[in-house]
Amino acid sequence: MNAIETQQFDTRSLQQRDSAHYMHPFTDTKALAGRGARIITRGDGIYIWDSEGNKILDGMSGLWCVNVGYGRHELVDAAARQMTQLPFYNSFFNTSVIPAIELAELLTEITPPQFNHFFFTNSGSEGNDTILRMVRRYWDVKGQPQKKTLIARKNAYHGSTVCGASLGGMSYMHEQGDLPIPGIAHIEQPYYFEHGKGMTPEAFALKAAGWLEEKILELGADKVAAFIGEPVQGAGGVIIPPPGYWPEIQRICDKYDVLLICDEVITGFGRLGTWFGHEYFGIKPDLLTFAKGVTSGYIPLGGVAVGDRVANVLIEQGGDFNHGFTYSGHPVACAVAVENIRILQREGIVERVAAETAPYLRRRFTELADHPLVGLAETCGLMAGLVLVKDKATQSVFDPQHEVGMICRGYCFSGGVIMRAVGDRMIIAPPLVITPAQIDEMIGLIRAALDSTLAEVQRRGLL
Ligand code: PXG
Repeated sequence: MNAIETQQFDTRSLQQRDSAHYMHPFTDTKALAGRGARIITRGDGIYIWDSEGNKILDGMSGLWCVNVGYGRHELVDAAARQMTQLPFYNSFFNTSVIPAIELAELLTEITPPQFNHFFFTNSGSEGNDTILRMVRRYWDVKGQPQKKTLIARKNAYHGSTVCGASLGGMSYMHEQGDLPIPGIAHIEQPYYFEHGKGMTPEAFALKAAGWLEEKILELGADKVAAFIGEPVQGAGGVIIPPPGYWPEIQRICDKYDVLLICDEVITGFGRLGTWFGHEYFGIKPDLLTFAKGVTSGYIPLGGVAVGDRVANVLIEQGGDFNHGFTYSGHPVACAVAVENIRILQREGIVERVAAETAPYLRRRFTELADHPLVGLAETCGLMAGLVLVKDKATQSVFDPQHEVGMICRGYCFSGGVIMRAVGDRMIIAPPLVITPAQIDEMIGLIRAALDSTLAEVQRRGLL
């Protein structure tokens, strides 16, 4: 055992210091102070450890990002090398840095052929802010400045900045801070379980994509700049679109001359067994947002892949694009990203997800549908979600105020597996390096948590 593994922590003191000064994201600070945060102290492979020494299987890859797993010394070395040589220089005033050049080149290699230009940010939110400005700039330069509105979807997550939260379709975010900003419209999400009952998935796909056409016609195609969507909605609860949805969205965008944007912050870099999620669905977006998996979360980095259609106009006719961040193309972040992509390539991780682990996860995860509490269990690549229901036969759901998802999440955590609850949808997105044996372990832990949840739900008389 090395020094990191044997380190001791004073959990109580850390929790007190945490609640004294640290305001957490998306958190009720007062409630957390009463409860005390769980302090995570280290990670290795697909596991993390807390300050009490508990080992936990990280079914969420940190926050959808640690694609190559924890403890990768290659990434540490890449960062250290770059920090030693040049920790920072900007890319603003006719200067550049080698890691950003290398990363843009490597991204050209691994993205579909229409992507030959890349803009770097620090996060997915900033990526989407960049896209909104780029898209509006594109239509301005094209002489159609009235084409300004972006259409997004309810229950989408596109980030937490003013623009990201506005594009997102989370009503609880819009309620805080007078969002969305003008020029953004939302349509309903393609969630079969909620909106597709009684239809075939194929018929529902056309209906759900049709909501986009209706919105375009309502606003006027000459006012609509772009449509943005996550190939599979992540934070919304792993909402897997029905087959045929994305091609129909593409057809509608083409028909009305509306740019198609894929937010690949979660689905990028192998999550669905393809380098990018839109490839899984066979579509050709004009712009793509990335973050998270580009560095496996080891260091913040995000950005935008700009397709030729937009890049050619901006570059040939646009002049200065007045947008950028101090850390756009940060050399250390880009060096880590380059090494991270090399690991994915060298170890054939994306191919292994497609050929081995995604099919195996599907087989094992969908078996959970036999559990009395599970109404539906579905997967797409290495993303999966199940719905907790009160009655399997009628698929009736629990009263949201009983927070059954949170009960289940608690049992997962205490049982040694991290699973997220989005309402009563329980979701996972494990590191892409998970093995079939580890998938078995994860499913066993999830099933045990479902059993404990069932017992508690019965005790509380909620069934
Ligand atoms: N787009 C998508 C699709 C995302 O999932 C962002 C943009 C924003 O990225 P940054 O790097 O600005 O956070 C995200 C982020 C959750 C959760 O509850 C998901 C995200 C962030 C925080 C919480 O699942 N995704």
